[in-house]
Amino acid sequence: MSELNKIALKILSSGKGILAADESNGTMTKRLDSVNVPSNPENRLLFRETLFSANGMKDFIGGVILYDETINQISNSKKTIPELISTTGAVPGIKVDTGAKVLAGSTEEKITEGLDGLRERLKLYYKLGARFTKWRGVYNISDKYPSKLSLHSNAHALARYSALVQECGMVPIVEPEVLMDGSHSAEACLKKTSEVINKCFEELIIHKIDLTGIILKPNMILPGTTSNKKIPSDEIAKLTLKCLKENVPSDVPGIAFLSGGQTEIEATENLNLINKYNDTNFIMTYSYGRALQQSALKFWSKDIKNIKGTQKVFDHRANMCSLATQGKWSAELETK
Ligand code: 5MM
Repeated sequence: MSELNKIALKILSSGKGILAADESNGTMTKRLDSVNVPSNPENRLLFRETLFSANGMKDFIGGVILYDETINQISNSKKTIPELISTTGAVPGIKVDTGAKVLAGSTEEKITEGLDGLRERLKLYYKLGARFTKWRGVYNISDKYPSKLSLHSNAHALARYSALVQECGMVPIVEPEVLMDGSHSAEACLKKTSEVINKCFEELIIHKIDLTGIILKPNMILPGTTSNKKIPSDEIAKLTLKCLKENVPSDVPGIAFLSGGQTEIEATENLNLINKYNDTNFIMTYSYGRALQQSALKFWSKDIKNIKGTQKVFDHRANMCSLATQGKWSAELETK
């Protein structure tokens, strides 16, 4: 078993998943604005530190994805943030892309940037304690999108990023996100997501990536947010499994889904059914941002000094997600 494979399994195994707390300052400001809390480095740290020191970290969180600001901050207890995370048993990770920019040649689409100087940045993050990283490619979906150009250039960037990360002894999370925006059907999402994932693995293989030492972070197969063809969770789970079975090489140890704008309950219920029907060897877990943090953020905003209360809300959410990785979640447990 390679070192990278060991790290990936430590993050994903035993009913654990990933807390995606890597919102850039722009996104975090939107989140804090929505609950009327001023967005400054102190408040961003306070909220995040509240989650990272919650009891639930130990049992339900195998890895935390940080943003550059946070990985450089010092916690209340005078530990660095990676130290604080490591004491819970979770692995510290870091978002290393510098964001999605307009794609020259297809200006309605985006290409993720951040490859320049990446090798040097990775060494610094490793020294700070990071053992895994994240890079997110973003894909629009419609009749004509994602274009061939977007498919090719984003997959190429994800593969070049992965090669540098593995060279530096860290596990790359490969996150190709087909957005939920649009009126497309779930079948269209299945077709386009399959193309996206397929192209990613084509490039990862060309770049000689050790597939046992990556984590795939895909979207689930869902109808678009304005589609009038909603489908039951059951079907979402089956289509998602079909997509992954057909397009992900079996060497990949695990899949950690993004929530992508689903509600906390939707993201939990869908993951639960995916695990109930999972007839693959892939570990299927979560790498949720909003679907792990929304309720906690709302609760915290009412009194940002109520650390224990906020942690209780977060622990509950993380516990529900963890049960979903074992197919043991049910709606009744939400109110217990
Ligand atoms: C945590 O949110 C990340 C967004 O960062 P930006 O500020 O750069 O947009 C995002 O990449 C996230 O890790 C994934 O999309 C999963 O988050 P959700 O909320 O979709 O589960």
